Amino acid sequence: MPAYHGRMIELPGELVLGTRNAGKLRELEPLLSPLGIRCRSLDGLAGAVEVEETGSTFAENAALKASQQAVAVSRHVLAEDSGLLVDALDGAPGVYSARYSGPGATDERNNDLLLERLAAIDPARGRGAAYECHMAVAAPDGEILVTASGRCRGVIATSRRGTGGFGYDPLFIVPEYHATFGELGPSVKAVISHRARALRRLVEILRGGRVR
Ligand code: ITT
Repeated sequence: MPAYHGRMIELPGELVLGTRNAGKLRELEPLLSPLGIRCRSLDGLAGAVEVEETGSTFAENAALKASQQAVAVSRHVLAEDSGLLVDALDGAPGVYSARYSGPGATDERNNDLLLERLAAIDPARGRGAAYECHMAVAAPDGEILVTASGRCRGVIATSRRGTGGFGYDPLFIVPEYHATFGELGPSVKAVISHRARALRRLVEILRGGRVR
């Protein structure tokens, strides 16, 4: 079951999206605007900092990013920590998804390393995986007001397919569609992704509605 908690709070007029990842921003903005939630990026925002991801879980890192950035920019901040968990790799790369291939990691190198690691293990272990996303909204004083998470199951392809999305998307097959997120484009991801699911829960909690 996806984790969530939150007390009834007033929806802030504007949320700052506390991420430096352009792929995340491209997905979050169109999910929030139809809900009447204004949002802005960290670009050009006075005081914005680089938050160090020192937590050992997605939830800890999401809270760190939201809380520290909110204090730094004196606004409400929505941040998230997300990643890919591969069953046969015992949940790796997990919280290290962005940094999987070491210093100077890029999506390209991370995908190469993932293919390499999977090629080296017993195929009987399969290629099942999940994306996970944990979100947190912090008030300008740093207090975490609400958290929510979402998951999306998939299978890791044996080679890249498609150029859409970001990160591991060219390798992440969505079984229901027999296609990778790289092939499927933003409209499917906006409905079934870990990020979309986490955000829907978060907004429902913020609005005081029931969480499905
Ligand atoms: P911020 O901390 O600034 O938000 P980041 O890229 O460092 O950006 P994370 O630490 O949460 O963010 O790492 C997320 C990584 O997990 C991301 O770089 C991808 O490698 C992977 N990932 C997460 N969601 C993904 C998605 O929807 N599609 C593809 N890869 C994803």
